[in-house]
Amino acid sequence: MVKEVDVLPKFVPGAIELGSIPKFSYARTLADEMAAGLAREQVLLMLERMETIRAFEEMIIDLKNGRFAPLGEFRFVGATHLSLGQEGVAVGSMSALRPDDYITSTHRGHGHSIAKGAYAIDAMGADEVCRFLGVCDLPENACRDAQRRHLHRTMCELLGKEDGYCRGRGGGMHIADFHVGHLGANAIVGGSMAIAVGAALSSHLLGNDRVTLCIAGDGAANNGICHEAYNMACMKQFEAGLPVIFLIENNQYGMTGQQVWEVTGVDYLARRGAGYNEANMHAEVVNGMDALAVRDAVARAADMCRGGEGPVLLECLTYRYMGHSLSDMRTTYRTKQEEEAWRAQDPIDRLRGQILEGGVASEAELDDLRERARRAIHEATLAAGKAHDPDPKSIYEGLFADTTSDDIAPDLATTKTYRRPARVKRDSEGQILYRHAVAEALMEEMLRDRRVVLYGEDVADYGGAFQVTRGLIDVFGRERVFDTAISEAAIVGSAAGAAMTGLRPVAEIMYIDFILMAMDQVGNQAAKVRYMFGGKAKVPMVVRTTVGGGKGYAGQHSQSLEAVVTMIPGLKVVAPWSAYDAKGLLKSAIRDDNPVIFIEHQLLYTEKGVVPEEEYTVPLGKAAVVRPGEDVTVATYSRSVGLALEAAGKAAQEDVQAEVIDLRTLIPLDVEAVVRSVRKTGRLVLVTQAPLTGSYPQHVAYMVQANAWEALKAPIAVVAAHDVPPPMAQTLEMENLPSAEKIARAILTTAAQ
Ligand SMILES: Cc1ncc(C[n+]2csc(CCOP(=O)(O)OP(=O)(O)O)c2C)c(N)n1
Ligand SMILES: [Mg+2]
Repeated sequence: MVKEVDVLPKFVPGAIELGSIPKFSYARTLADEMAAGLAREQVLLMLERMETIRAFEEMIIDLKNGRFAPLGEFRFVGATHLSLGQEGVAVGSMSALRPDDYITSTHRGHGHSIAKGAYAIDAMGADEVCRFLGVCDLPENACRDAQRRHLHRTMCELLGKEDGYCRGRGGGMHIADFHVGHLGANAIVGGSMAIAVGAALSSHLLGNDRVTLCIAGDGAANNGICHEAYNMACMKQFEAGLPVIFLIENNQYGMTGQQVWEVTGVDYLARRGAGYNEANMHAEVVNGMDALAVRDAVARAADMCRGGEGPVLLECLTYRYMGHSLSDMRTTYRTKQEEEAWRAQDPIDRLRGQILEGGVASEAELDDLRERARRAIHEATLAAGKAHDPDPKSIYEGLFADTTSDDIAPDLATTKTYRRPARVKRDSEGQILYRHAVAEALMEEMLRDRRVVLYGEDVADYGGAFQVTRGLIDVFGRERVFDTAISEAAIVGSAAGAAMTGLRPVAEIMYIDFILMAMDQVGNQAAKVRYMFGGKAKVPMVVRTTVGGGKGYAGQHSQSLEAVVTMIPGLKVVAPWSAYDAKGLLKSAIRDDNPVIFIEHQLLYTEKGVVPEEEYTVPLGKAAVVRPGEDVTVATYSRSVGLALEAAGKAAQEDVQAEVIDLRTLIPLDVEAVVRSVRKTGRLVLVTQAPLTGSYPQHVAYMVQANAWEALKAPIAVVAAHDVPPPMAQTLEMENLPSAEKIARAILTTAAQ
């Protein structure tokens, strides 16, 4: 397939028209809204939810200061990023969403979570409510009980209790509730923005009509990921536009950095919409102190998204009454006068005033409503304070999902193809190239499951920098095989978001060196979402990437950075050597319900191996003995396995029999396989292309001495690169890389000890 659009030279003089971005265009009254269908109960519910959020945040202040008498001396531990003053954004936006829409939120997200959950519970059927309450029969006041439980579970999470939404693994900065489409608050500023794009990608490809509301702060809007996420959401190849609303909750400050005048050059962050598509991302500036204005803007944005006109950028201006956290002395960077001016715009007072003015409810009724909200928070807090703490023995619970996509619903197994997939021809010995083995795995898994999509830089028409994915677009079309911009963070982050919402993406990072561009998304997001959110999320994604070395590409294209990912709990890491394993392991990785970093070696792409045509997989977490031996164990992975085999041949000439183990999967490490071998040989040589310090084999060495100390007859040797960046000059590069000679020397030295 060659792209449908030619890029022709057109040097016509003129000007780029940017159009205008509306601000504060909402001019309706409450009476107008009610005349247009907003019911009295809905208005009162909005006010009650804003009051609930305020009471919740005020309770945190009391808890922090030890002033909540019923819990005695109880002291709140953890972050205190309060959203007092911002309640209009939380309730206005959530009231405009469908209950099954997704949201992503921020470290200041208690309000978003309370509002999203509350509206989703309103819409729950009897079965769901029972499930939520953990009962078999629907109680008389089921909805009220469910709303109470929602507040209880929210407060439990802030207090680090087992009953919290994330079992106390996340706390207030990382609340998530997947049952109600809350994909997680994020304590990395901007961290959710690509995740939201991924969720929107899921809706787009699965055709489920769900919108993702991505809430991010004014500070986040200046982070690199914001640019990548905006751009990815606007890519023109998504003809129907991704259904994501970026809601910039501009409370005027990052931590203390002031958006206007100090840390940006613009008055309004909505202006940024002009940089991403010709519709200016339908950007507008909204009064965030007016819940009805926010509700109106989000409702229109959601309609646009569902109508194929996403994404939308909304900047809601609001104010954070308290400091960044309760320990912030806010008067060092802002005046009392400014604070008072914003408090005079209070969102609760505004809606309350409109309700009274319109005669929708009496003052006494509204006082009652406020009291009810406070009581609800009081009760939720009291119960949460007494709730169970997580059992220390449960520390590993929720780290990895133990499931795979082995059972696929028939509709997901039906994939649309545009051309008959061609099988790779075997040579007379049944061999194919490693590159083709990888491609075959991708082809088979994409045929097996329509949720598997493939994207990254240059993977579509061109077939990837190493020609691995060539031809896949012809079979599956641009909807399942597509190029992204050079946006490593958005590639990985969107894959995480897509994986959390029903797709099984395979994302490509051309060289592992570039994974450092995406490390927040790899390490803080993809790796964390399951555990941090209480073990609820499944993140079935694969990041395929490559290592090189030996090609004179030097410091930024030849590193072996596997230890950068093996050190982060929550990721599986695979580094196959043989073509057989490359195919079988990649198939397993795609079927696994966890994020897998799959490291291919560029120098192996053109090596051949026997790969049967029949279906097979190779399980993750199992090492293989590729050459038996009695005297020394050599354990390694990826291309170094081949070098180790060559070295073992050389050592055999000296009468030393080395047993070579291909670790295949680095995380989880097959400790048993290595220990079993070392118990036999008493000696261990480890090999890596990475610099020694902090390298993955150092971990293997630790595990072996911890588990088989008594069996060791010699110190463990590690053949590694020097602690320098990979150099270009061939003399230096060869000095740096492991070779069969160096490994053979290490085997013989170890055997002689
Ligand atoms: C990537 C990153 N950098 C810095 C921080 C420290 N930090 C936490 S919140 C915050 C301010 C964020 O500002 P904004 O996005 O406007 O959100 P707000 O706090 O105003 O709600 C900072 C700097 C962080 N958590 N993550
Ligand atoms: Mg801010």
